[in-house]
Amino acid sequence: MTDLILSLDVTDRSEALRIAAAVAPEADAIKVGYPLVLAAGLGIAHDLAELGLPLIADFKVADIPNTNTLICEQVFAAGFSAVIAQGFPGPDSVLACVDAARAAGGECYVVAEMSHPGARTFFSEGVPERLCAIVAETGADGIIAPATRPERVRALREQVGTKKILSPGIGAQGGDPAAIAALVDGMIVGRSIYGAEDPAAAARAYAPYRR
Ligand code: O7M
Repeated sequence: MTDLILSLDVTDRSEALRIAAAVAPEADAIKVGYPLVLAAGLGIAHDLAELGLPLIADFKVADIPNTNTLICEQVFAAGFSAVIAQGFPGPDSVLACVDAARAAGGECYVVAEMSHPGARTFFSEGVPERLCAIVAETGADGIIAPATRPERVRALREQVGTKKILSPGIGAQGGDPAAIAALVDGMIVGRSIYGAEDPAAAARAYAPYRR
């Protein structure tokens, strides 16, 4: 299965709810991050959860273990079903997120490598592979890996085996769904869906890549 994950990075509450409702039949999950939560409040999660799709909190949680626990408890209490953490604070920080996810019956994903050009500065020289080792060590559910660099996704698949790979960078950042869909478990797509005149139709265009 390759899921289509709508990245709902709009900053207007009613627009977010309208787009999410329109796209929900064409998508497998919705990812919400700082843009929408800072604009509309954490309560937006409860409204979106009513659509019945898994709701992923993209807060790239990156603090000491105790603070990560406190953040993730709020995330799951708000109605999210998964949280995304950064791995660079280390295994104890990631484990705090994984434990909080498990306590809530949810999932935790770790950013292994990012999709933008500047990501090469620090996500290089074996660092993503070491982050994948933290995923294995902590029992996290999978990684975030860049659709803009399919060859790197292939290399990271070697590291994570059957754990899930969720991949952003398709569309607006230049990633090609045809090149990435078969390599990953989830395609994360934002602007090319929510920025389209007809977001549902834009989401339907990804149907051939959903397996
Ligand atoms: O399709 P876009 O470019 O409009 O949106 C992509 C979304 O994925 C947006 O929410 C980004 O913050 C996020 N993202 C990346 O684009 N690149 C990354 O390397 C990592 C993420 C992400 O989702 O991290 C969890």
